[in-house]
Amino acid sequence: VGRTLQLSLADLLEGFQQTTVIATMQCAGNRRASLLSVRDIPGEDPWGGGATGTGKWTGVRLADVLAAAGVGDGAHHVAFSAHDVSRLPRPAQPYGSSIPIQKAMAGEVLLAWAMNDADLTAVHGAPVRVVVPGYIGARSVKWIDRITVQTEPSDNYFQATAYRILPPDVDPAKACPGDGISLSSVALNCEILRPVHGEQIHPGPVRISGYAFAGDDRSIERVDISTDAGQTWHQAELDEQASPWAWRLWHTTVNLNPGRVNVRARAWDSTGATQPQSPEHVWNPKGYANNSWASRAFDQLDHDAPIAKGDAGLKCR
Ligand SMILES: Nc1nc2c(c(=O)[nH]1)N[C@H]1C(S)=C(S)[C@@H](COP(=O)(O)O)O[C@H]1N2
Ligand SMILES: [Mo]
Repeated sequence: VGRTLQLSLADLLEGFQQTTVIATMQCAGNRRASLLSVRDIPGEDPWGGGATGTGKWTGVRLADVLAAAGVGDGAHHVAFSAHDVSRLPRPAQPYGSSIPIQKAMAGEVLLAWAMNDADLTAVHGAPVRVVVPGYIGARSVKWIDRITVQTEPSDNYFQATAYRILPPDVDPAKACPGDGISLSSVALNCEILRPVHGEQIHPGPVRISGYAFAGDDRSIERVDISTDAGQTWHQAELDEQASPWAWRLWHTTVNLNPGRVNVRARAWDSTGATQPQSPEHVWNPKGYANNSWASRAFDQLDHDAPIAKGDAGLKCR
């Protein structure tokens, strides 16, 4: 860069235009649990479809801060480094990531200090974090310490070694920096949120709802629902889009016969892509980017059957 900047939170607040983006944060490990049912993934958390959320982020544009520093010709990547030190890599190193300069200069990437109109809490990255809408959560570095403009992607463990799609037969413990496919945009995916898994439903029409998300600049165009294992589909209604960077909530109401019901959902995006059918098709050694069809089983009761006591509760696994 033309000149190195050292900026306090007060400098960001006073020296740059404040802006707001509604964006979905989604971990690359979202929906990993169903990959685990294909084959074990030691050491990784068995998350269901809840490793994601949508918030209103307030901060300054990374592009404005980079412009103030003056980005030179050889700039291809913008790397972030944080205050928290991880012992996963040997030797231990601070958390870090990088994004391509084109993304960094696009207006949606923020250095944010607030979420949903409240100062960030410590756990979400206070005082300032990066928010990279449309990219996997791992790129949205919390507790940001240093921003470096460079020719190559970050050599940080969490960019060079982790958050990569390795071939199925590779042992992740033996993976080297640069192995596998580096993740950036979130893979097109969806999840059914209601009814919850194993819930008992009263007789009558059932409302089914969930989210769908297409990473980076792609958008959700359609969500299909099937109650016959994908033989036939009908289209759910898409709720209003909160922002180009937010998930799309959807809902539909179906009439079902009493008994155990399996509902499946799949989304389509603005490139015409849709989701693969089964987690077997996307299994990878670290369990990232499971974008196979959403699937949910619950019981539609007979008219005279009693509802069992106790709520099934929202089970994230
Ligand atoms: N400094 C730092 N930033 C980080 C991480 C981390 O461990 N350290 N985890 C990343 C990952 S993997 C995700 S999914 C998101 C989660 O953001 P949240 O904690 O606000 O939900 O933060 C990202 N930023
Ligand atoms: Mo994550």
